[in-house]
Amino acid sequence: MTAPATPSAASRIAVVTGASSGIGAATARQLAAAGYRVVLTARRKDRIEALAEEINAAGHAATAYPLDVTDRAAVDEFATAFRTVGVLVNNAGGALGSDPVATGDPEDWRRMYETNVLGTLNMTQALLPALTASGDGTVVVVSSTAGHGTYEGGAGYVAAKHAEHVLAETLRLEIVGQPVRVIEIAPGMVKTDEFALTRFRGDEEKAAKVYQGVAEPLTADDVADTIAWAVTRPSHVNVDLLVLRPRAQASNTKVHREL
Ligand code: 8X3
Repeated sequence: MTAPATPSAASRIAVVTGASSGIGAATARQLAAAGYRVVLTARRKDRIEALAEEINAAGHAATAYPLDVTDRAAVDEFATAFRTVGVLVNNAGGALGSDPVATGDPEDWRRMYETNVLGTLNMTQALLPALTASGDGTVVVVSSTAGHGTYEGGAGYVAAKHAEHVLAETLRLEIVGQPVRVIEIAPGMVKTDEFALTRFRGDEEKAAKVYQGVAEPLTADDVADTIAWAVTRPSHVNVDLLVLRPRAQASNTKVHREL
C-alpha cells in the first residue's frame, strides 16, 4: 500500500464548503487530522466557528469563514483573503423536494442548480489560480450517485448532480498538464442529520423513510474518509471518480430493506 502523501507547505491549506454539518464537517475534521490547515466555509457562522474551535482544541488548525457559495462577489472576496490554497473540497449543496418532472417546482430546480452547480463553479473558478500556483492543487467535487443515474422523483437534484459531474470531467480535460487534480467523489445513500430533512423541508417522517430498514447507510465519516484518502494520494495519482454506496444499496433504485 502506498503511504499517504505528506502535504507540502504550499498545498497544506484545504478549503471545505458546506463545512457546517454532515460530510463537510466530517471532511474538515479528517483533513485537519491529516495535517491540513482547514478553512471552514458555510453560511452558518456559529456552526463553523464551533467546529473550528473543536479542531483547534484537538491540536489541529482551522479557520472559520462564513460564506454563501452562490454569492460570486463574496466568493471572489474570499479568494483574495486566501491566496495560498492546496485543496478545495466542493461539498456545499443538497436536494430540495422529490417531485416528478410533471409537477416539480422550477424554483426548487433553480435553487438546486445554484447551490450545487454554480456554487461549485464559483469556488473552483475563484480558487483555481491559487490551486495552480501551489504547484500541487486538488479540486474535489462531492457529487452523488444521482450524478450518474436517475430515479423517479429525483429529477431536479439528479439534473444538478449530473451537471456537477460534467463540470468535474470537463475541468479535468481542460487543465490537464497543470499541477491540479480533479477528483469526483459520488456517494450513494448517506445518513446525515440534515440531507433528507432539508429535502423534505423538515418533515421528519418522510426523511426517516429514506433510510427505513436499511441496515447501515453510509455515514458522513465514511464519505470523509474516502475524500481524505483520495486527497492524500501522491500528487501524480488522480482518483478521477469514486462511487461509494452502502452494501445494502445496489443501485439508485435497488435498496435492501429489512422491514
Ligand atoms: C444523495 C443520494 O440517492 O438521495 O446524493 O440521490 S440520493
